[in-house]
Amino acid sequence: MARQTSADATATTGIATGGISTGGISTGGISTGGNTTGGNTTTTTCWECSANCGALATVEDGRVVDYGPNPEAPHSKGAFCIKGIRGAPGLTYNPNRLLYPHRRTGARGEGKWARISWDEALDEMADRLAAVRAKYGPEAIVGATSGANFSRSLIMALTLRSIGSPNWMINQDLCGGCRAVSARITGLNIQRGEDIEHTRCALIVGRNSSIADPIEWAALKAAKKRGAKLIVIDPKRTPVAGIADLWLAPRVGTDAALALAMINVMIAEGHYDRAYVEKYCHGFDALAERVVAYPPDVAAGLTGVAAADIVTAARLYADGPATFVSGHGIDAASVGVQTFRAFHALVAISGNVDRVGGNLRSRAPKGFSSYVELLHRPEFRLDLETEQRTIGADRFPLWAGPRGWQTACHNPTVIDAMLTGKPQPVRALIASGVNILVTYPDTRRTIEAMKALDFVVVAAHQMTPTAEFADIVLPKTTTLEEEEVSFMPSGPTVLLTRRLAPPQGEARQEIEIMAPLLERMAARQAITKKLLPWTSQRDFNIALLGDSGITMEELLAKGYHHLASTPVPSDRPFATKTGKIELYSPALEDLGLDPLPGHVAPAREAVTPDIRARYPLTLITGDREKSYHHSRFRDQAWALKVSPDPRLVMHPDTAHAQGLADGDWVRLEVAGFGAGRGGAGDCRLRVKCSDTTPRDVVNTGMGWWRPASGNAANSDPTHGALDININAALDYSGPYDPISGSSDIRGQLCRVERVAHADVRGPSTPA
Ligand SMILES: Nc1nc2c(c(=O)[nH]1)N[C@H]1C(S)=C(S)[C@@H](COP(=O)(O)OP(=O)(O)OC[C@H]3O[C@@H](n4cnc5c(=O)[nH]c(N)nc54)[C@H](O)[C@@H]3O)O[C@H]1N2
Ligand SMILES: Nc1nc2c(c(=O)[nH]1)N[C@H]1C(S)=C(S)[C@@H](COP(=O)(O)OP(=O)(O)OC[C@H]3O[C@@H](n4cnc5c(=O)[nH]c(N)nc54)[C@H](O)[C@@H]3O)O[C@H]1N2
Ligand code: SF4
Ligand SMILES: [Mo]
Repeated sequence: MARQTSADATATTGIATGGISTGGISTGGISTGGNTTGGNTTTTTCWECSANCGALATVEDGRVVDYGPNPEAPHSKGAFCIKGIRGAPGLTYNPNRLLYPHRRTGARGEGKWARISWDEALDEMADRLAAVRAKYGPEAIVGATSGANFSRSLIMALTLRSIGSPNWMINQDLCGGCRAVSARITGLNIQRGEDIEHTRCALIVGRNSSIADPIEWAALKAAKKRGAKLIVIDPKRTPVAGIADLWLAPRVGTDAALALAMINVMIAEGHYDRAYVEKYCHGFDALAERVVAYPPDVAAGLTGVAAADIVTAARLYADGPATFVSGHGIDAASVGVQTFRAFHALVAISGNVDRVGGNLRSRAPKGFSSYVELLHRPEFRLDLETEQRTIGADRFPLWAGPRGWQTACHNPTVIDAMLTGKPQPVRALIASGVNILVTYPDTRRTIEAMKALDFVVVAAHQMTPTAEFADIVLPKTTTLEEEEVSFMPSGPTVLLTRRLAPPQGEARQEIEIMAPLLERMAARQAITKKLLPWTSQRDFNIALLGDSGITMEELLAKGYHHLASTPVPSDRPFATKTGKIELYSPALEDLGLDPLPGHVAPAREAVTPDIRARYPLTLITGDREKSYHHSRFRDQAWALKVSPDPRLVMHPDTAHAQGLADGDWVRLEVAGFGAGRGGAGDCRLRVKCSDTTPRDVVNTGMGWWRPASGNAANSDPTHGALDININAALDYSGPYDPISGSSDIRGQLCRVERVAHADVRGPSTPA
């Protein structure tokens, strides 16, 4: 089959080069106005990331011309970031935006597309999904989305359930999944309840707030100014570590030992909250017995942190009130849940739960539904037997299936199933709101898996590497074009994100795709149960508000509803079997897993001296960058100016010892620990020397691809995702966290060697 010319590709990928039509679909009765600030400026909430900053937007002629902070938003107080200001409009008005549905006309990944109508797209989806369903059963149809912190993910889950499949992948095993599972097991629903504003001590672990969350960063700086103590646990000297009173730099993946030693000190010194423990905690004596094995000097050996610093940290924290601020740096790991269990135990025994200046449990208004709650509501469920067959539920029942946090699959097992048909066939994929080819570890295998399927649909904003391997691509709305209602525990505030402007081209929000798809599936007798009762986002949002007393009208008028601002100590029982905070977990015990928080050495510590000699460095991936949100904004000029190439941060001594200097391109190769294929992968990155990283550690970002190096330009449908994307170097074959099934996206051993710039495909800045 002849390849297209570059001009053909532009014409047929539907990436408009001007004259973007704004018609196409109905807005589902969603008003785009409703402003409280006068003129064309209106209050809204940025949903570009889950910080959810309060925003002000100016709209002219149906186009957002200004997007920035709302100083009056009660939860964010004017905090905002460049991704909101430039990224969100840049994505919306991107000249390369995918504006219309397309059907693949060449081989998968060949880059040949024909524009089709929504009716054609939805009819074909219904036909082909119904065919897969008839041949292999509904469970062979799998979804992929980010996770139920976005309404689109809930809509996806309910769509699949309606079709009869409990199988959907979320990216949370790589994100906040370990924290969430620990919180669920332990009974501590304290996510985003950090009361930094009133705290005397913030314990910040694996979190670089200065980039990840402008609201949190502003609050930490204010706390510091007020005289609160900041303790930072991070192998790297981040800006947060830079303002800390005490910075502990453990070896990657050893934090559990640190937390257990802090508990050891607190118990040994009687410096914990006995009354609180007595009343609210289950299993304190067992925990006390466990931590005897972790005195500070033992933990010092396990973590590399000086024993005296561990003692100081424990005392500072125990003085309280103290708040635990945690991040991704201790999540997405094969020891992630137990690490969080150890920190959650620390929070509990110090009596810092629901305490002013501590960690507050979620106080969503009565009658308001969160997305995760809806996932577990009986009226939205499939039968138990089907849900128990969720891929991965047999191995990780507290992650996947009916008892799991979001009831989603174990992703690497799904990828295996796509390739091997085991443990069951997976033949079709609907991916929306994720770029799995870039953001899942083992890019090569993800591509093979996508190629092996009978049918793939990808909904996206532009032709991402994931979209390139689809049969049908669908144009999605951006945060400026979507209406969302959500609850923000910090504040606490119910937030509205407005559909500020009509969608560009024919872009649709999730429900506007899934509701008509399900109608067509029903007409083909390919529905198991109708579990998506809404047909517009507005109806869905009204359902979320339920009988909370908060109305759409109020939100449309004001942009948010602020609940009580002073934290109130709560006497509610905890959401566990015992009704207490389960330091000792009967649920884990039932599954034959360690019921107490424990330390497990990182996998790399078990390698042979030979491998250690070949791979002398430890890798951290996922450094956030101010200019990018994961794989997004990769073609925006402002972002490329800030960060033109994927960086590998190396200590100058380490770089110089290898004859490397700033700006050199290197090939990074990872030693795989996986039992599955065992192989290591590689990718290319550009050296940045900095003494913020330890001598034996290198760190890099994530999400790299080059939209401009498209298939028509250089026959690379991955747009560089096999070349400059760190996930091409990682594997997804374990070891897995025994509770959440999470994989390690950091802590692997690796090596680097210089490569010529010419080895790097696609445009980049000259060496
Ligand atoms: N600008 C921007 N902001 C973002 C995002 C983005 O892409 N861009 N993504 C958003 C999302 S989805 C997420 S999940 C968050 C992630 O943001 P964060 O929660 O801040 O997580 P990371 O940046 O992955 O890592 C935070 C810190 O953990 C440290 N770390 C690495 N290994 C370890 C370890 O073993 N122990 C300890 N204690 N620390 C370790 C790293 O050195 C790093 O400084 O950011 C959110 N905010
Ligand atoms: N090695 C390594 N891998 C990682 C990480 C790491 O630190 N290291 N981090 C992990 C983490 S924390 C996360 S959260 C994941 C992120 O992984 P992803 O969620 O895959 O990353 P995004 O780039 O945000 O992908 C969102 C994609 O969805 C499309 N999209 C479709 N519909 C919508 C919509 O309605 N709204 C929006 N906003 N976008 C839509 C966007 O165009 C974009 O292509 O990556 C994980 N992968
Ligand atoms: S941090 Fe930036 S991208 Fe995230 S919600 Fe706030 S302004 Fe938007
Ligand atoms: Mo994330």
